[in-house]
Order: sequence, then structure tokens, then C-alpha cells
Amino acid sequence: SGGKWTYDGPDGERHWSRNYPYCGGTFQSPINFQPELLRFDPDLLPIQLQDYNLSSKEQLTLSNNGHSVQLSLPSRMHLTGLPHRYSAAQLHFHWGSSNMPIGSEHTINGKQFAGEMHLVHFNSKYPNISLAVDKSDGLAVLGVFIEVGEFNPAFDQFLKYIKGIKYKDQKVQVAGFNIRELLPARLDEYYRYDGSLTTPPCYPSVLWTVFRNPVSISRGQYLALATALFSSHAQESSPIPLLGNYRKPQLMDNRVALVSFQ
Ligand code: SG4
Ligand code: ZN
Repeated sequence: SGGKWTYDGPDGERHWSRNYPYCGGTFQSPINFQPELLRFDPDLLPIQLQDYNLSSKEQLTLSNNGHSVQLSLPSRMHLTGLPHRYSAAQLHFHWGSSNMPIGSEHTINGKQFAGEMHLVHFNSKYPNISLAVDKSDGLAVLGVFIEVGEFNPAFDQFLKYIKGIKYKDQKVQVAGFNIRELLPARLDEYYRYDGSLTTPPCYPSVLWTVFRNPVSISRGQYLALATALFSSHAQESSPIPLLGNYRKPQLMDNRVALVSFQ
């Protein structure tokens, strides 16, 4: 395995499985949450965020990896209320283009949102995310739908630095803040299923929790994501815009998604 991959063109998602066989396998993500394949589970507990309130003295790294923009998170941040304890690693985004604000990965009954935030955590029984990423019980990702509406001051704490990481492999330091502010008010209403990384190598290692309620960002904040970034290095002569970085919904493969609400 290995090799470059993109969201469209000759290395687009239809071809990922050539170099990354898991991408053509089962239990892939994202999925469409369709009413007929949902089951209410009264035992699903509210997600509990531990140590999410970071000090402004703590430096986080905001980076452009050519596929997304991501913010590093300290591993003492963790989740409970899940079958294991999971330590935080990073959060990142998926979005559409400036004239097509549709770029979420998961969809609800066919509805695609403007974007989606993923907070990636790894099972705390592994020493780091690299050792957890390909294990069946390795990862837990929280998904948050993003819609365009009200200005979101919490998101501006890192979006205001995005012009400093226009090109692939660029990084800037961002002061810590309360990461809880990026999430919707209700953490008790969500979809839950077993799936995969939504990018190569597509390991089926993710316990997904996708919150029912979206958060909103302003049109200007959305345009910062959709227009400021490139998937190519600074020195390249024809920069490639970083947008439309979402994978289409995958087959259910006999899965049902559990829902915590009715
Ligand atoms: C994005 O490309 C992130 O930048 C990746 O993070 C991430 O890979 C990848 O998405 C897949 O994650 O929640 N969408 S997802 O399934 O977290 C990993 C890095 O490349 C392994 C660090
Ligand atoms: Zn993601």
C-alpha cells in the first residue's frame, strides 16, 4: 500500500482501493443515516468530555496536511461514556466549495450538511494513535455537522490563523481554549455505528458517534475554509485548491446505526 490519493481525478475515491485495499472492503465510512436502518438504543449514554477546557497557555498546532486542516489536541483530553476510555489526538474538517456549501461526509436521510468536524480519539489502552489506528477497537471519532448561519466565535479561535497555513505542510501555533465550545449543546442525541477512517488507508477501526444537532458558522467563516487553502506545497507553480474533501456514503453491509433518541 501507500501512494498519493485525492478526492477527484485519476487518484479519486473510486480508485483508493488500488493502493489501499481496506477502502474497497466492508464496514466503511461515512454512511447515510436512513430511517429504515436506525435502531433506538435506550442504553446509549450521553458522551462525556473530560479535560476539554484547555488553558490559553497551552499551544496547539494548526496544520494543513494537504487533505484537511487539523488542530492537534493533547492526549489528556479524553472521552468517557463509551465502551473504552479514548484519548484525544486531533480535530479536522471536511467541506464543500465556495459556490456549493455541501461537504459533510455523513448524511441524514440523504441530507448533506455544509461541512463536518471530526474529533479523533484513540483507545487509551494503546500508547499512541499510530499503534491504535489499525486496531478494531482502536479509534473513536466524534462527528459534528456544520451548517452556514450564525457567526461562531469559538471557531474563530483557530479560523483566524488559517491564512498562515495556506499550503500543504504549513503549521501555526494556536492558544488553547475550551474545545467543548466547538460542539453542539446536546451531547445526548447522536448516531452510533462501527465504521472506518473516511480517507486512505480506510482501516475499519472507528467507533463513530455523530451528533444529531449541527453547529453553525458564518458564511465568511465557511469561505475561509473553502477558499484559503491549497492541497499543494507553497513552491508549486499551479496551486490546487483544498475543497470538496468529503467521501461519498458507503454501503451499510448489514449494519444498522443505533440512535440515542426517538
Ligand atoms: C483527515 O484527512 C485528517 O487530516 C487525518 O488525520 C485523518 O486520519 C483522516 O481525515 C481520516 O480521519 O476521522 N475522517 S476520519 O476518518 O486521523 C487519521 C491525519 O492524517 C488517521 C493525522
Ligand atoms: Zn474526518
